[in-house]
Amino acid sequence: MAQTTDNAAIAETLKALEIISENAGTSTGLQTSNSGTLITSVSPVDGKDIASVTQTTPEEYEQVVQTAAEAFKVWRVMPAPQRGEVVRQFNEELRRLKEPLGKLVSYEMGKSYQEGLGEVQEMIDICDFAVGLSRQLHGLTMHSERPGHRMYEQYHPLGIVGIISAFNFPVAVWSWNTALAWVCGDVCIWKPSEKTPLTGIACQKIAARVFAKNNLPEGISCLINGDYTVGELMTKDERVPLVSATGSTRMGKQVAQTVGARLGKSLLELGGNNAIIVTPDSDLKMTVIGAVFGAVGTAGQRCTSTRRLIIHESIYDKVKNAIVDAYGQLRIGNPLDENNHVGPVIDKDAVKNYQNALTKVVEEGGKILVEGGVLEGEGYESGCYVKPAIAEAENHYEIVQHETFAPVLYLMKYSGEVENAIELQNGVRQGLSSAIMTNNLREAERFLSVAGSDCGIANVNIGTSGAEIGGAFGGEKETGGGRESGSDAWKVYMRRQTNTINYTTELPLAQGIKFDL
Ligand code: UN1
Repeated sequence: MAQTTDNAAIAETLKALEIISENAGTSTGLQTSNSGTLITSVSPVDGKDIASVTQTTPEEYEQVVQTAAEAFKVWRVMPAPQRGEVVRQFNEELRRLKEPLGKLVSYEMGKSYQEGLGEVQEMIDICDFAVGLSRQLHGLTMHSERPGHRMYEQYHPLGIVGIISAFNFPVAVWSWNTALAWVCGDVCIWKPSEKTPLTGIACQKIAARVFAKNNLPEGISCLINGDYTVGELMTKDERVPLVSATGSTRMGKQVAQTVGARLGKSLLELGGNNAIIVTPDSDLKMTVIGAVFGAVGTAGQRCTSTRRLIIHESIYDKVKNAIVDAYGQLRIGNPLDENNHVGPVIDKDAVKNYQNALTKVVEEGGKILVEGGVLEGEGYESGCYVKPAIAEAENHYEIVQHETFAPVLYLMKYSGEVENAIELQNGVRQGLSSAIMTNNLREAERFLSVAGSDCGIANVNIGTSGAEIGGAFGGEKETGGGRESGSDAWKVYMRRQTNTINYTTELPLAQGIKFDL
């Protein structure tokens, strides 16, 4: 058994999630097999090792793919509404386990307990959505140009869907993919982030129990563990027709190239560099809430986190002062303590990136408005707690163009019309989320128009983060172009087939071609 934490409350949480057995005492050790490289999950909350899991070997991966392929033969022929019923049962388990799962997300990843619960709520919501969808996997019917012919399209499942997810939403993003893929008739192989393997195991256990209870094969939901080398087993594998990957743009480019080289499909949801435009007609109170939550929520580690505020020069000082004041009230500390707003970043590398961003922005001519720094002393022993910082900066700075996954917010001014702000907002390589704060209908509509925001998400009087599952989620440019979760994102998990049926005794050819024998 691997090294463990002595945290009794966390041991209870792991028992509730059946990651460790009831009689495991306060030890949380866990190994999924007896051999192989160990991946230790370290909590950024207190720096303690929670437990270790073994990295999946290529031989184990081979078994997983075969189990999944077998399971697909059973699952694909089950009527979609019946698959929806299984997802409904999975959802009931999520509702029952919302608190322990939310707590484990918070402890393993470092986001606040409230946000951990919110993340599980996203899982619950997407499952609700998927259950309804299981009766709505509609295709269209077309009018054939030939008499006595019927033409329509139908959607069939793809097969094995590979899911590579990131540490920052360790469970929700998996569920956006699986809940839809499952009702579509696909089976899933999931590689969670090697930084958060335990939440992966918790979800897999929940799913496995539900499938077993319904006498369904275990391969419908599969888990593999490890770093990018394990992910590569899937991206290179022709038996995996779709790979859905969430994470950095660097990772996404690798995935796209490898999957593209074999003409597979990839669904990419990558980095963002999200801005809120604050116009003279904005509501100051709403702006402060939206911007501060967007910038410091999840310690700035959402792909939708607010990185830039583009403020009209006429109100710049007023907005700046209100935001700086609000930062003065932030409580940083243990995310399981509900009094705290901001928890740790994921690890020491993230701390370095944060420090590097603050050094670079000053080197490039920026001015620090709210000083950053790494917190030390009691409660901060993990070394991963940083102070949310604000800098005045210009959009063209190299560091501003870059997504830093930490609570660093850049403030910049625009003058004149809203188009000038939109140009700055669009003037980055990423295109995930964007927002405008305004009570001016004309400005809002210009921001949403064809000449407006170029992002996958464009909000009015809402911040950049916190999207609901009902809409399609994802973005353009270096964000990768994929869409997950709501709307018609389900279509990417299915293959479309056009069917034409001739119910006459003649065989007329399309386009009026004559071919008489
Ligand atoms: C992510 O950071 O990868 O819109 C997902 C949001 C959340 C999801 C973020 N619903 O902020």
